[in-house]
Amino acid sequence: LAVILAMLAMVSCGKKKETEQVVEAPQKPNIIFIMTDDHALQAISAYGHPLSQLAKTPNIDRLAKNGALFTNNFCTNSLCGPSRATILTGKFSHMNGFRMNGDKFDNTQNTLPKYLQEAGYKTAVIGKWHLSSDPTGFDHWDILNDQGNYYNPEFITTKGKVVTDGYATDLITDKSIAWMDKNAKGDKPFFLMVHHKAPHRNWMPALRHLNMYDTIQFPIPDTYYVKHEGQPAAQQQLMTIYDDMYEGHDLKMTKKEGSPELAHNPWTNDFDRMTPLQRKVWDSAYQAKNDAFHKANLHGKELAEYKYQRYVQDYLATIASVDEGVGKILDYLDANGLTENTIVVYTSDQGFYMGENGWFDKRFMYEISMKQPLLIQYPEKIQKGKIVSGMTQNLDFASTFLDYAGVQIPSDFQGKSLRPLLENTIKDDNFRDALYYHYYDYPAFHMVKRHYGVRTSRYKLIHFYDDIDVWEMYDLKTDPEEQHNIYNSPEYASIQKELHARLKELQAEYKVTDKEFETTPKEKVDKAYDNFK
Ligand code: SGN
Ligand code: CA
Repeated sequence: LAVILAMLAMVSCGKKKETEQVVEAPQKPNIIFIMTDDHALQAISAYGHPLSQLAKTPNIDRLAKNGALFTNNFCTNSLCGPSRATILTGKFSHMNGFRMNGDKFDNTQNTLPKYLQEAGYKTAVIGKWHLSSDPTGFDHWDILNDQGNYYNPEFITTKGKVVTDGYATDLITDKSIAWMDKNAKGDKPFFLMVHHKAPHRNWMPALRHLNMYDTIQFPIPDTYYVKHEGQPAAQQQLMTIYDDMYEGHDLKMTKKEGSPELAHNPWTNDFDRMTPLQRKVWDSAYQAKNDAFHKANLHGKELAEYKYQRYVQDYLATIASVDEGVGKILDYLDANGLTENTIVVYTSDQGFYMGENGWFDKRFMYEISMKQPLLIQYPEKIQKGKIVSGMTQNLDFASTFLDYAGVQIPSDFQGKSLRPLLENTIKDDNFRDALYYHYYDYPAFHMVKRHYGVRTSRYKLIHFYDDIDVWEMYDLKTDPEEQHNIYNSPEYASIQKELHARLKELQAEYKVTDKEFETTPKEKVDKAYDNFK
């Protein structure tokens, strides 16, 4: 009898174990991370900015409707490579070693995709990479060479380089869907990074979107002509639409009436790589407006505002393909029953200027470039239409995905999981009281000086250093456009002191050492000004 009882116990134990296993191992969510390059929050209609209402992004907006829209998400260093390195490592630039474009990412370090692979995920990255070293931690990678090109771009895989016919945004979308088609239906969860080139400079739309915004007059920002009083670093940048944009390369303006020959166009490769047929369609789409421009003979403000319209028209037209691509991916998930259990993220590598301060590009710790759009849908866990106003950073993405994948967040990660915010277990204001920021890429394109600083929910303190030594401070409540530097204003003395103290604390917490404040030889700076003019 004892033997029979023991056997029965074993059988029932075995059964219990089986049922427990089913309960204990819920299916891990798939994660699709869609990131564009330089997509301004002002150009995503879910954010409500007037510019975006004239060029809506209905598919990107689906994520906000079905999930969460973050209104205070920021990057740690407003530039492509550094943002990507931070997203992959969950660490600030000074910890992951990628401080500026042109650095080489140390691909032996631990990264988000490596942790996900260990946890049983299939992983892939498709599109812009821009980190110099080969991707690691991915089962599949198919990346643009360096910055990539809009037309007939070159992709790199483990097999080598291949020039691929087509338009970059569409190719990246199609490759992503093809990868899912092969990999999303098995029993393993997947992590897919879809990295678009668009809407990066020089803003070349797909042929089907040329001229789509030509008849719209976009609102000109009220800071378009500011002179940056009290902001010497802002005075010395080279990113002003009416002074620094290249008329041919950027604005597709021609040398003279009746000719398609482009005005200033230092890098002919962007246009020369088009097929004769693509080029023909392209040239004829621009001819009429270029001829009209030559006839109009514009000067001064009229010319500056004309350039603004040309810039914005093309920039927004490149986003039309991105939005279509997001729609295709979401439709694919719907059609394959994958929507409920898939986290879909939409973001850009940083913010971008759409004429505010007269500028294009990014880099500055000012709101427009530091703020990074973020939309996340995950129907199983995130309520529809949620707005998250807590201060978050690209630094937090890696921790968030590991948290959702059921992986313990490594102790050396510097960000925090956004899950409590997404699932309403913390108040937005209690998530984080202050953000650290540090930009290094100088002297370089656009000549934005090195700086670092702290941002709280109301104030910002910035130190521009290297060949300059200037502190700036802003009250974001009374001066959201950051036009009035209040550093050393007596009425803000105590707040200034608190901000300095908080900045020091953050630098200690995040292990920022003296090495981070190196300066540049003057000759190098002078040469760079000549180069980028
Ligand atoms: C290129 C652009 C710059 C831009 C950098 C960095 N010039 O060099 O305007 O700031 O990329 O952008 S371009 O005319 O050659 O496109 S980033 O997004 O990669 O950091
Ligand atoms: Ca970028």
